[in-house]
Amino acid sequence: MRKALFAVVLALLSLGLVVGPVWAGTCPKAIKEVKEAMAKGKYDKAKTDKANALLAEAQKDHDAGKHADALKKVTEARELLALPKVTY
Ligand SMILES: [Cu+2]
Repeated sequence: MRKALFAVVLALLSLGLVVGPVWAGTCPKAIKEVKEAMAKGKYDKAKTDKANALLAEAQKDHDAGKHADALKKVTEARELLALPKVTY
């Protein structure tokens, strides 16, 4: 019983170690992708302004450790610009 508990705790700890850095790297990459797409493509200024605002918020969420919220905003920005759907 004690051994099982230890194994669960260990699994959760290693999950945190593995998942943390993956999330931490996803947001900046996702934000950069949208920025690059905007630099390459031709979009309405109204749309890029709104997308940039969303990306700025995403960056803030990321810095605050709210990576899921950050990626939600990146997804919104992608939808706004009609970029291909991605799952993070
Ligand atoms: Cu993040």
